[in-house]
Amino acid sequence: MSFRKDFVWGGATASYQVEGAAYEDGKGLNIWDVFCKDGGHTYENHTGDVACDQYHRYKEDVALMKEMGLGAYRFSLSWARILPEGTGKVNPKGLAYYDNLINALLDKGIEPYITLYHWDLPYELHKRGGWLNPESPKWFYEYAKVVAEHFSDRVTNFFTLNEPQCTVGLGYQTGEHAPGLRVGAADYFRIWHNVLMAHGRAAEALREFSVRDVKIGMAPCGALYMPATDAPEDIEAARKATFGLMNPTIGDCSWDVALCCDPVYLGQYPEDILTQFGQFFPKVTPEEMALISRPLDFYGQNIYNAVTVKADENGNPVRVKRRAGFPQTAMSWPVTPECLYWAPKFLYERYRKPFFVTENGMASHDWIGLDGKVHDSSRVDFMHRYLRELRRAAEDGVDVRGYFAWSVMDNFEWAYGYSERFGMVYVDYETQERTLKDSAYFYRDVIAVNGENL
Ligand code: GBH
Repeated sequence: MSFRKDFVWGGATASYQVEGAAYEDGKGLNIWDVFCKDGGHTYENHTGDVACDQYHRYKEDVALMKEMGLGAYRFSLSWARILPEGTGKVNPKGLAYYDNLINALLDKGIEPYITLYHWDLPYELHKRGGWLNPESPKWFYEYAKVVAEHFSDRVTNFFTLNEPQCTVGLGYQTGEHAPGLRVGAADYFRIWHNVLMAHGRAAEALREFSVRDVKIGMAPCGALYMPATDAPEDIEAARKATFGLMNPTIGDCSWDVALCCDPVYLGQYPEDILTQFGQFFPKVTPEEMALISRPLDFYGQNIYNAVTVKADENGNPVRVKRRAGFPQTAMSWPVTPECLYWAPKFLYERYRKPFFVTENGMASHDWIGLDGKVHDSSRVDFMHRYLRELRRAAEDGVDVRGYFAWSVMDNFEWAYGYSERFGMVYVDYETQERTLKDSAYFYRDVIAVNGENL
């Protein structure tokens, strides 16, 4: 056994990171437009004003995806491009851009996977309190309705939110991301609850207003754990760590997987979270929980690395120190291929849904070599190692349906601006010239034989 015959080999990006055209064709401002312009928040004050200019170059980019053999493209929609004020008036040119992109993809046999929200909240909604406003789930419902009505004739697969952990934790708690706020404990949990209700409302709108049956999931992130050895107690410790309260402080608890995924997939906030932070939680009604946990079709997870733990004498997880010189990426993230085995396994066992790796990849400081090529050998090795582990998960019974490499192309890496490159395609930001890296060819060869060569 190996990967399913219909395994989805994809690549991912997000609107603010690739589109550019920040002020064109009636698009409204979003919180990242404003945050970057403030200055002081991003590497050398880089902005997504132009980014990869995919807004104008989508045809070329779709052709590159075709050359790589991608079966699917996961991209996000810019809410403010479609609804410049977040609600109310629809911008036909915004819809037209995504129509063109979707049609170009379908034309080349590439399946579009739409993410509704990858962090670029319309600024007009931020002015009304953003995700702290109790109306925010309703705003998101209205936006999802427009998307369902307009695109569901051609698009089957939707993710509601990308990494709500970052929206809440980095946007409203550490302030590293837009809107750059540091709210108190009560606001923090209220925002979490609103964001999860928004997810539920979007799922509701997608089901209600789509013209065909659509498939819906989410693309969360979170801190993941894997066992130091195959001893049952270590495996159990890693499982406990994956779903337990490992970061018992406001803000850091954003990264505990169960805070977000238990309510969505199991219909309840985790006991340990409520015990620790219950005093700060808004009052949660059964109707709200039912909304948050509306049935979904699949489970997506963005997976980059995991922490290794072993069991102590009571069976509790303890972090195992990494050896000196442990491999790491340009972001200083550890290279831990086994996370693509353990995380899908643990998450599938708990949430029981067809599984997608919605993002995986690494940053490296690539450049164009004297021979005109980009030899990103570390990324090739990274993908090779990680994908073997994912295959092992599939062989072990995890219902793995697909993998989206992050990213199709180098792009605006949020607070890191253009200083970090995650792409399989190199982008020269001065000329907007694209060059396929070695990893793009490697991925093409993997896709061609459905992973048999790994
Ligand atoms: C993703 O974010 C984004 O979706 C994407 O836009 C971005 O470009 C890409 O990845 C690359 O950064 O281990 O508990 O400390 C990933 C952001 C960074 C989220 C690390 C969780 C810390 C969790 N992740 N992070 S923890």
